Amino acid sequence: MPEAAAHVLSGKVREVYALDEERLLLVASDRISTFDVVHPTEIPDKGRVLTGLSAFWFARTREILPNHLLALRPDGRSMECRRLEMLPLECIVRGYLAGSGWKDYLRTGSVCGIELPPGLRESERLPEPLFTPATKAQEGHDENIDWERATALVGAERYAQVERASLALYRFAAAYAAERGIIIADTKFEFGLDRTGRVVLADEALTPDSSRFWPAEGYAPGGPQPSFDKQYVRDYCEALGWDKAPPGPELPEDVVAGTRARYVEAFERLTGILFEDYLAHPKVVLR
Ligand code: PZK
Repeated sequence: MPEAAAHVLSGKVREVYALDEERLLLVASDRISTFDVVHPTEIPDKGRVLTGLSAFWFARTREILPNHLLALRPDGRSMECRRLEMLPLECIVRGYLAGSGWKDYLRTGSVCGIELPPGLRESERLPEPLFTPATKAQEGHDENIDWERATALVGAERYAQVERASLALYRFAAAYAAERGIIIADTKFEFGLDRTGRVVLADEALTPDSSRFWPAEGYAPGGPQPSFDKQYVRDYCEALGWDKAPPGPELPEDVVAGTRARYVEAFERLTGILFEDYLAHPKVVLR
């Protein structure tokens, strides 16, 4: 636990502490959620996998855009971050048609006011990645919004800036992951402004919790794809017949072990670093 740091925010599976005026501590727990509900059973080391992956991407994308990472703590699950003025926009990039993007397309033929060709199938790769911003909902689900609504929130110039940055980050990471057998179907970025007004990449980035990771092997558009990391938990929950209302069910040992192995596999495939090396020396991801 962080010493002498005030707890300022709780996410479903993460906590934010204030270190001082300039710095925050982001701590990733081992909690897991499916269907937006947190389970009472933890996945050992999940928080370390997510923090390690975020730090890895921050190190490799720093020439595309500066980011908020100041230091990776020796526990492997905590990041000291520069405190920013956050932009009130979820910056989503979609390379494939899934989730709310697929739902919106079925209903309207468009996503965030961007018209798409007819006849696309669920999970199909898009002709070009789309920047599809959403509002930050305090409660419930983020809402996809069009250019008019997004620019009303951040201004047209800022919008153009985060759109360009988001697409560049996604293209870089998706190409990198594809070479390692992982499809990043979509991902969510959050940006903030530093004291000089520069746009800075914040939050976690390009993790399985902020993205849809699919195994490239067996990719088959025309239906939903298995999740790289959470599929054992989802399958177990579906078989249980859980109504997806809180509280989430406890998870059996084999589901926990299988899920932990998938998180570790995503980490090792993407970083090329053995997870045990990360646990021993978290800073290996920054090299
Ligand atoms: C910030 N969040 C979302 C993340 C949560 C909630 N660098 C920053 N400066 C100021 N604020 C934030 C950040 C970042 N990142 C991020 N809310 C505020 C969030 C993790 C857990 F509960």
